Amino acid sequence: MLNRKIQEEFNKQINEELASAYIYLSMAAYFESQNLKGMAGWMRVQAKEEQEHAMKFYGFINERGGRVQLESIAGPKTDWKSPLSAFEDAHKHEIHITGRINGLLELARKERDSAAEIFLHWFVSEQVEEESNVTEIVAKLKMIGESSSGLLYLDKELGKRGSKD
Ligand code: OFO
Repeated sequence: MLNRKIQEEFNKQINEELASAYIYLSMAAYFESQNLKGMAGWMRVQAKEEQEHAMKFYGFINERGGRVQLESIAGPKTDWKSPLSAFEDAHKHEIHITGRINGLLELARKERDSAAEIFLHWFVSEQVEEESNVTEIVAKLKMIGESSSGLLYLDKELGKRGSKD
């Protein structure tokens, strides 16, 4: 049986992951509006991954005999002043999620729930990857600066992730 505090925090995490999906989908819509289809595709794939993250928590709560309870999702920001500022927001957001995962891990250890602890290990590694992907894109966008050809090249590169889906 799942401990009450862990159940509560894991339910909150379902909300965080779905809110992440919503944020990235909103970024995808922003990129569509800028005709940056590759970046829009990248964000759509990211949004889908976030839904999968939410479903991992959903599955775990149910498997442990807990009760999934969904909360409302806040409306995301809808506009950015540049592709760089959107990806910088994505980076800040991933740092926030890493903090949440670390907090959940601490809780699982405190409550001596080894199954929850092992379950969270996947997310610890995933966050390393998520942060590193966005850090790299932010760095490239900074390098590109005002160059339209650089931006179009990066858009094409990032679109490869989208086209796999
Ligand atoms: Fe679910 O990792 Fe991003 O937010």
